[in-house]
Amino acid sequence: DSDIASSPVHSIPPIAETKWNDTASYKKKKILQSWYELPDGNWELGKVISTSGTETIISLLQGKVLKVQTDCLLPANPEILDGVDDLMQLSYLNEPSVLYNLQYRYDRDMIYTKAGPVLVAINPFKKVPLYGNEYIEAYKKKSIQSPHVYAIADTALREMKRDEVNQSIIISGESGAGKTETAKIAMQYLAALGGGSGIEYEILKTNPILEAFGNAKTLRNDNSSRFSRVVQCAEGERSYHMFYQLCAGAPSALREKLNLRNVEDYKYLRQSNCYSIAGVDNAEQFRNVMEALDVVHVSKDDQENAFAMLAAVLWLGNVSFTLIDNENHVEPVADEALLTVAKLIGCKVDGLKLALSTKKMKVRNDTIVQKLTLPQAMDARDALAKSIYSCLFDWLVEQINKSLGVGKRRTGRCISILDIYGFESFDVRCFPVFSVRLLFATFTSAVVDLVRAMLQRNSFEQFCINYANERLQQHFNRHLFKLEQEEYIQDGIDWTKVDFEDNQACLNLFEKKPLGLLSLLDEESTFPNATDLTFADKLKQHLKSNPCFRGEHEKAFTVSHYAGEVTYDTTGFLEKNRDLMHLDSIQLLSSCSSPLPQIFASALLTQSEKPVVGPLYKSGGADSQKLSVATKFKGQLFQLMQRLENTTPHFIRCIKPNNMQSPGIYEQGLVLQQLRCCGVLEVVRISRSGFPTRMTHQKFARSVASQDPLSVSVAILHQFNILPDMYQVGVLEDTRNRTLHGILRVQSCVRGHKARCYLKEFKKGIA
Ligand code: AOV
Ligand code: MG
Repeated sequence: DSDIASSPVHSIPPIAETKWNDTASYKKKKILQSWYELPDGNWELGKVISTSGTETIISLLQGKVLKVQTDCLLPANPEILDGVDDLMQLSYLNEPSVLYNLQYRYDRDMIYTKAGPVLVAINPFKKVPLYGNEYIEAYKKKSIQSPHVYAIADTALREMKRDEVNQSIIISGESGAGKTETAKIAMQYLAALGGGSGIEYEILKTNPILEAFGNAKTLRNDNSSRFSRVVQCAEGERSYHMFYQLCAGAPSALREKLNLRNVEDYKYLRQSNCYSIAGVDNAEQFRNVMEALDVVHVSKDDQENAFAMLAAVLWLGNVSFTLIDNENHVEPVADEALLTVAKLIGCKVDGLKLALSTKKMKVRNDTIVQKLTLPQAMDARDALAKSIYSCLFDWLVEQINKSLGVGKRRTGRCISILDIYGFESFDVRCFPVFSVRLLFATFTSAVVDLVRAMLQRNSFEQFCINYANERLQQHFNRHLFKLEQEEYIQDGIDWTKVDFEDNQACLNLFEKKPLGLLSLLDEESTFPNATDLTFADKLKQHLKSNPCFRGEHEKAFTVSHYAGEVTYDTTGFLEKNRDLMHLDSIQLLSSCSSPLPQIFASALLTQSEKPVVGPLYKSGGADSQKLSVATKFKGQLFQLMQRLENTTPHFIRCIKPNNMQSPGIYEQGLVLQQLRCCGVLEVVRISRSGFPTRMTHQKFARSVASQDPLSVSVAILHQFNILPDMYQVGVLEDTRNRTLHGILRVQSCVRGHKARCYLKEFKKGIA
């Protein structure tokens, strides 16, 4: 906007402040169309009829004429800018204009739009004709310019080769926004460029395997990438796809060997009352996965071993307990479930019984055996099931990586694609209980599902997810705000720094030692008598003066995240943070005769004995020294960030246009909230108020024969009346180029409509 360009101090006002709220400028700028905010928060386009005093008369689409306060309006872009490829091209950058532009494109199946350097992808929830070999070819040859995941993948590949630097494609967004699909589309492009056969084909085939073992149906997404749901699953959701696929698709010999039953016979699967996904054939999927496992060279023996572990997990869920004394101690019932588990993992029935009903503890030099009560025994059983599953997943990934030689081939340069769960907040407060009942009674099942999802509480899982997103947001900020500006300064460009929303304070709240959320959680987890309430009290006591923290009723607390406030319920925090896996269970696995449990046992021992990062966490009184779950998570997150820091990042923000997973429905409010959450609008704003168009002097002057590109460039700018305060001439600081040529370049600044018109004319002139 020209008003931004002419203002001497560059600070980022909220988008809404770019409106013309004084009538004089409204008149002066000859604004013909405006956005008018309807009572429901949606915006409607109106034609400006006249403006007088502080009031404007506008006519809305259906011919309704209104007299409104001018400062309730936001300027709309001329029609010629409808559906521009890049939000940066909009003359008026306000929320309704951005929403309208995205919707304009979405309605025409143009689901991709650039927001400066970021690609915005809106989930179409249907097949769109944008993919396949023809498109891949076109993007490869650059005969198509429209924004696309293919274009991002292409840029990453080119930059990797050109700069010899590893690249990353960072895909983020809410659950169901389309991250995993986008990651697959990027992989498809890279694989096709590699020739479409051999290793590339094999890498593509890892997708169905990883999805079968790592994805599940949730209320928000039928194919959600998840990380813990083997033993617990909410009504209407499913556990990992692979369980259902195995039960439906295993050939009879395998069924017999694993003593497989129907899905309804397993408690872990039965609890959520949901077995199928519309349009998905489990048996067929099972065959696809088997085929994919063959392609990535997982041997038949290993496949069968893996299936045996799945069956063992399912049968573990059916293990029941019986009281053995009047102190509430229990032991497992020696029924079909227990016997089958023992057979599948290859251990003695007595050994399994003992592991599920006792806990060994070392007190000084003596080992004492403690009997378990029913809740403790059930926890031990569930912890064993979870460990087997998560070890199985890790093992599978390792097998695939080994057989594909990942990390060993060719140049050693790589493109990492990160598909990461977005920011999560279940807003418990937005639906009081009585209105929920009403909704249950009157609305369709889709709405009911949504309401149920909203009634979930923000727990330890959301706490970890949001902490990770906070870190990623910082990475995003660093690259798109900080580094951009640092580059200007390096290039010798006269530049007033633009402020941006910095989330360091929130990260400090999590990470500070000893008085940050994570440290306090770990400390409280070491006290055997601590409860969720004492933990919440401790937080309130130590953090009450932190501006990012607020104590709530009883067990709750609120964190001000970059994306908004989230209230967490501490119920279960301590338990989830202490790793429940007993040493006895690890010992049990290591005593098994089947190959996989032994591998799992040593993996578990390594994990718990050799901390990678962070302090040791002593589990209450026992002899084992274990890392808490939160500390392990933090360590993994740091490793991830470290890897990302050494790459050139490319960002894709996925947007979910509705919560029904339906095509053609674009809810403005929902889209806006996601755009705000991920800082896309700020990125556009900084890119616009910065110097988005950069060319070397050579390139700029290429069409004009000359020995001195710099003076030609400046002369051209002068010729087109582009004033000196609208462009700057800098010295390129790129080290390689500097040593080779010492090339000069013009940083041409295209600010506002006027300058853009000049440039268009300029291009025409050259042509
Ligand atoms: P997510 O990865 O972001 O959610 P997915 O990538 O699984 O979301 O997308 C959810 C669903 O949206 C898919 O199963 C498709 O049906 C549909 N979809 C997404 N992108 C496209 C596209 N480009 N074309 C057609 N359909 C699409 V989660 O893993 O839940 O955070 O945890
Ligand atoms: Mg996913």
